[in-house]
Amino acid sequence: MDRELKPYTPRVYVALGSNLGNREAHIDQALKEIACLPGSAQLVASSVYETDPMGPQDQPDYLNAVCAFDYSSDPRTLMQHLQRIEQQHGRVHKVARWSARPLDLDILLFGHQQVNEADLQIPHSGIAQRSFVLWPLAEIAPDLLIPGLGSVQRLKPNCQK
Ligand code: PH2
Ligand code: MG
Ligand code: MG
Repeated sequence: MDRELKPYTPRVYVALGSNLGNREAHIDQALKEIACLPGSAQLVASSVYETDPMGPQDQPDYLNAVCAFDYSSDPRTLMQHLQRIEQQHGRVHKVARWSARPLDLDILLFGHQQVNEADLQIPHSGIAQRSFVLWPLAEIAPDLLIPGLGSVQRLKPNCQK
């Protein structure tokens, strides 16, 4: 065998959302921060979409995007890094569910790994119902399979923009 062997690293998908402050700057800066995390490589990002708020309607519209990258550490370590980035962007946790926030970073998929713990569920339970996740995901990974549900491009038409 003449090919150099390298360890397998799963492809990870993360959703980004912002509806407070300079939304574009929060998303752009967070993408750079995720690309620079230890163990992160080959990041690609979707376009940024402006979307109506899901949940309470008395909050500003969101900007949403999705990114994908190879990641060589574990899901919980990634979650801790993402929570730290959210806090550095001024996010205050434990306020009402689905309320306005400067930055929200959700792990959608982590290779083929599934996680079912109180504070971390992968795949993310809302992927198939959320156009603000499926539309950007379809842009960067149309053939991606959501476990038990099918490909992103087949799920997308079920979801109103
Ligand atoms: N995130 C929420 C609640 N509502 N609405 C849109 N359009 N985009 C979001 O990212 C979003 C939301 C909680 O995470
Ligand atoms: Mg979210
Ligand atoms: Mg979140």
